[in-house]
Amino acid sequence: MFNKILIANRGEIACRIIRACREMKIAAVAVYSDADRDALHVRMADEAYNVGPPPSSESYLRWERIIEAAKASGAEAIHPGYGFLSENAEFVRHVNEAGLTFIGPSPEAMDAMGGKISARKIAIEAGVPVVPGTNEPLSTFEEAKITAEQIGYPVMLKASAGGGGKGMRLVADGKELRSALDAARSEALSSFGDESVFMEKAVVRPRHIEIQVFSDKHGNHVHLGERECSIQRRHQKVIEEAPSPINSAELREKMGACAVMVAKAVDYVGAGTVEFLVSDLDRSFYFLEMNTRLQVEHPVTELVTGIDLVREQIRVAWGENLSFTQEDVKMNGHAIECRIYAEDPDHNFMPSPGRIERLHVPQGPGVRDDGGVYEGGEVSIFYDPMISKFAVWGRDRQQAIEKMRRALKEYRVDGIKTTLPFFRAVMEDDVFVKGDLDTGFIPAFREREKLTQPSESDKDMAMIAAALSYEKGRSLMPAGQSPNGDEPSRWAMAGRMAQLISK
Ligand code: MV4
Repeated sequence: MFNKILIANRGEIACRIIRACREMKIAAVAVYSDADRDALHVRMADEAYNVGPPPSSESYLRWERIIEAAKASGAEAIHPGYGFLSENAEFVRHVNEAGLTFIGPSPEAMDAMGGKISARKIAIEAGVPVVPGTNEPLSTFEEAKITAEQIGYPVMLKASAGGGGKGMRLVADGKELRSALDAARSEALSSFGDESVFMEKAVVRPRHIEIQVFSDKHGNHVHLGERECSIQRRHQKVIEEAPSPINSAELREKMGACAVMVAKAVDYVGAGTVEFLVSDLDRSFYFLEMNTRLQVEHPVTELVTGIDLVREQIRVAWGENLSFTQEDVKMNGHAIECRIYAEDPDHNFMPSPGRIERLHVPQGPGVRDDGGVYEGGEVSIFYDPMISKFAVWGRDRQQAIEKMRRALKEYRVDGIKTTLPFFRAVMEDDVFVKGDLDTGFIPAFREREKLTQPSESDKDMAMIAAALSYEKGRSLMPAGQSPNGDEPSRWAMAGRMAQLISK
């Protein structure tokens, strides 16, 4: 087995990988930018190398510095985590040329899945359903119009080089087509330097369900069931679950078989994820893309399968056979993950960097916190503001929700705004509890929230009543002090009013 691995990443995922290394008696080497000198992953690693100034383009993305650090440390392999260089085929080639092992798929598999049209063609050849649409970029407006009429509205325009919803336009009818095509083209050009777009039939209110696949270097390919990732904000996942609330063994088997066919088609090695859109109408599913990395939301799969995906990645990179067969994979119970961000949910999820004054992470059976910060540490403006992935396991979905509600009430982060209050509200939402999820969940939830929220004067009255009852010796609550640290000025006012009234 490897003696030493370099982790080309930061934050919680670097910490997660260091933990797996430790369990396998492998030394872990961190890299860090000037902004991350005191970061948790640096403290946890056996040794650490500075790779440059704070912006990731000058540090975590500088492959030559990362390979230099690997050589200097004597590491034999590089784990890329997710983001940064994890899906960069050129980086993989440089790693291999340096005589190091890249923990992940071949650069050829990455290239094959990197382009949307290329991935679509591979899926079609493998016999996997894709959304009806064009297999080549659109040339003229006239061609687009004829194609749209053949496919039938609504249609979706997508940037060929795209990702993250950039250059994507929903077109309801022919009147909108010209302006949508122009907009998609210019957005594709400015985002990816390539203005080519293609067309698909739009799946209305789809679910986003993905299959975890795993492959070794000996041609074994298995799947580890699905994750439901429909709850997204601006194409960023926010809550993930395994299994999907649909929880159909039949659908899982069908989608799993398709995901394995895609992995086989590109001689995949390691952990990968095959994304599908699932129609709510008839549960028909369509291949969307394959992500050639370990994903942020991998813990929910680990919680229901009991398989350590990072350990398995390292074993497979060393050349071992998969440690399990398809028959060994059983989905047990239900897992839910909330991505906790340093963002203000009351102000359109604005980033909220700063010092974490106080941190209390929930404990108890069935909870898992993949964090990358510590009390007293700083959340930097330079990187993704995700501070933790908080996951729970229950015997079924209802118990998982109950556990998440309890745990989120215990979770406390002071000093910065976080998305914790948002998750507490979602866990109480009837539509979420029913599992009636689609990619439009968050905007619809925000509308429901407005309808059910107490008015500002209701909140004043409730606080004055609570503060007054304390003044009368009937409550445990100190007047003028919030029980859970929120709305301090309103509570101070309520306390002063209560004192006045009780005199
Ligand atoms: C779609 C679609 C409906 N029909 N394609 C969004 C990002 C990119 N990965 C694919 N996306 C979509 N493609 C067709 N033919 C709806 C979406 C979509 C979406 C997909 C997954 C999760 C959230 C989403 C939010 C809006 C739109």
